[in-house]
Amino acid sequence: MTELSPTDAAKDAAARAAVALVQDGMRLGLGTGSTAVFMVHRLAARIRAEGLRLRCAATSRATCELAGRLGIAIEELDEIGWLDLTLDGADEIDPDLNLIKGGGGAHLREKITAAASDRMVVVADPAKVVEVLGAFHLPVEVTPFGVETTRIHIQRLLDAMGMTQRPMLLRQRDGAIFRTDEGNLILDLSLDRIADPAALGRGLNAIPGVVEHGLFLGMCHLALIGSPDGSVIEL
Ligand code: ABF
Repeated sequence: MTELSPTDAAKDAAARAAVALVQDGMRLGLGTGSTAVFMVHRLAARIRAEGLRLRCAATSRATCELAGRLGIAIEELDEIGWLDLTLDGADEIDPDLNLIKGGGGAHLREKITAAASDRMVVVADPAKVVEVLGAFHLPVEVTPFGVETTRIHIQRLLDAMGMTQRPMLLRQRDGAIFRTDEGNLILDLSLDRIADPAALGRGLNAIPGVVEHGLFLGMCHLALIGSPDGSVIEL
C-alpha cells in the first residue's frame, strides 16, 4: 500500500474505526466523499475477511459504483426500507455534532439516508472540526425551475439574518453548471460564520424551490476523528 499523506492517513484511521462498528446482518447506509471512499474500502476488506452478511444502500452514484467494483452488493434504499447505521463524511462538525455536508453535491440523498437510519456516524480528519459552522460553503439544492427567484428568496432570508451575501450557482471545473444526481442545481452560500444554524435551516426549508440544504442538525450520533498516527478521537 503506498504511503498515505497525513490527511489521508487520518481519514483512513477514522474509516477503520467506523467499519469496526459494523455487525453481521446490519442494514448500512454508505456515505459519499473521499473519507467515505476509505470507509468503503475498509468495509469491503472486512466483508471479504469475515463473510459479513450486510444490506447496503449508497448515498450517491459514485459510492454505488465504487462499492460495486469492490464486490459490495448495493440495494436501493426503498428495497431495504430502514437502516441500522449510516457511515458518512462531513465538511464541518461543530461541538454539538451539527454538520455542514454536501461539498460534493450529494447532501440530498445523504440526508434522506441518514434520516432513515437508527444511527449516523461521521468519519473525518481533524480539519473538519470547528467551533462554529460556516467557514465551509453551505450548499443549497434548488430546482432548475425558478432558480433566480429562489436565489432572491435566499438573499432576502440572509439579509434578514444579517448574513448578506450573493448565493453562487455551483459550476464544475469546466465551467458547466453542476447538476446533482436528481438533476437539480446547487446554490452555494459563503457565510463565514452561522450564528444560528437552526434558524437558517428553518428559513431555507420554508423557501419554495429549495429542495434540501447541507445543514445536518441533530442527526449525527457520533463523530470519529482520525489522526495521521492512526489514533481516533470520538466526539
Ligand atoms: C460527503 O463527504 C459530503 O456530504 C461532504 O461534503 C463530503 C466530505 O468530503 P471528504 O470526506 O472528501 O472531506 O459526505
